[in-house]
Amino acid sequence: MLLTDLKQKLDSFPHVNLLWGATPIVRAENLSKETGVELYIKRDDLTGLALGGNKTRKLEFIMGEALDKRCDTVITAGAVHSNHALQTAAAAKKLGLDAVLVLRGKEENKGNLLMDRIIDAEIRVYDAETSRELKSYMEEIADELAEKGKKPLIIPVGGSNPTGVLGYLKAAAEIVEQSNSMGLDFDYVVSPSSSGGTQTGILLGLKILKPKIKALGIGVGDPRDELLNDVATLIKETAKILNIDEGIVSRDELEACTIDGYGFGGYGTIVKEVIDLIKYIARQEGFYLDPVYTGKSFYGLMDMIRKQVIPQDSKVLFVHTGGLGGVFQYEDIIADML
Ligand code: 5PA
Repeated sequence: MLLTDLKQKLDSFPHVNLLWGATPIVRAENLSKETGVELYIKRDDLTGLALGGNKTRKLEFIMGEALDKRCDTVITAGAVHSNHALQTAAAAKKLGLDAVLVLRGKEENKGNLLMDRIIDAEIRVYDAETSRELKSYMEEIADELAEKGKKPLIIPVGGSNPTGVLGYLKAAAEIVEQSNSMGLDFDYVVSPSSSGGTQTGILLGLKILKPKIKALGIGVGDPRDELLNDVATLIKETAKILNIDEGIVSRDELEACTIDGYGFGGYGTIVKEVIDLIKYIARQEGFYLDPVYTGKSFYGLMDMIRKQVIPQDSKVLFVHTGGLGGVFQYEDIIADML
């Protein structure tokens, strides 16, 4: 499919503007010299909403749907450190909607949770092991609000539904457009993957526009089977709303480009190896990774380069998906590891 056709198709879905514009692609000069690959960073941490990050892109389409359906409230879920929850609250407030955040974990007024409170989102914290378990609480709250005459929209964890994926299809189009104008031919585009929407959008978008680029999603500690199944379902459902072949990405291809082994004991665990990498990257390049998503996946990227799974001289784009709030959410643990 042509770039203009995909863009036109995406424009036909209800959407709002939340991004400042295209996010920059910046060459990581020192790391390129050190690693022997040409390393570039897509600064999606600079999207402009709240603390920035990948959810802004998904929310452009999800909030478009909320307004289109005349909803007055959005409900979403995640861990207390959820970047997605904060981004959702900020988007909702800016558009005049209420936001209910269904969260799990230690309730401390720090990091993203503090930011959620500053923006006056309604926060309900539950005892749950995983964010998936929060779905039934979101449904109860939606019923409760509907009984009061409100019109809520439930947004799944991470905004990872086909509507949210459209945001990362648009990002893939943006990457192709920028790389064309910069005269860069990327071999790899690498991103963290947790609820799967970001990986799906990039994978599908590049498959449609530039299938020779390998789109790698690096897991950050969620069980591999869950992630693979989530991404497979998202690919199918998104292909359906785009009216393209649902089998566009085979299971084998999906397994090959979903990387694990860098979860460091599971989702949300903060480990010294990753903190050391965050320190190193900040000193080399002057930008910060986060301890839950970008730090772990960047560790994976560096390891794959070291092991030459990603060959020398490759042109690699890492998508920095944001998450800075996580540094402050876990400031005590991180400070102890410095
Ligand atoms: C998140 C997710 P996906 O969920 O689309 O796979 O994106 C992974 C990801 N980077 C990458 C950052 C900074 C993220 O926050 N965050 C979740 C959240 O609740 O914030 C969905 C888990």
